[in-house]
Amino acid sequence: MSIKSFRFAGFSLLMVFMLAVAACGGDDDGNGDDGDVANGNGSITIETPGMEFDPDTITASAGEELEITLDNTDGQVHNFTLDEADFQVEAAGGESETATLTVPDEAGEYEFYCSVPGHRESGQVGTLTVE
Ligand SMILES: [Cu+2]
Repeated sequence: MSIKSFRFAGFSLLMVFMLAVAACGGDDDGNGDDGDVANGNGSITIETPGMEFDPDTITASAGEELEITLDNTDGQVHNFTLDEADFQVEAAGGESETATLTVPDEAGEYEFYCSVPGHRESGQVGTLTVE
């Protein structure tokens, strides 16, 4: 075997390994994939991999106590802010913070966002649907 083919074999193995890691990463990152998680669970984890929330839609019951864990997988600070509930939880880059949100009593759709300057404007918003 030439050195070249050795390198190629090594590279192929690396690619396979990376694909496997990527597949695993996609699997364990959430219970809801596209959102709509809460609903009686009483807790939810929201990731901020960048200027976004994952999931960016949440459904909750009016008046429920919802424990929100902000898992900031990005390299900079982000927060979850809901003005109507006077609520905010903030996590530094690479950190995870948890706080309890008292869901508004009135059914409807509420916008949550990141209040770090420029983030909301860049699209770091989501929707809380209260039922
Ligand atoms: Cu942010």
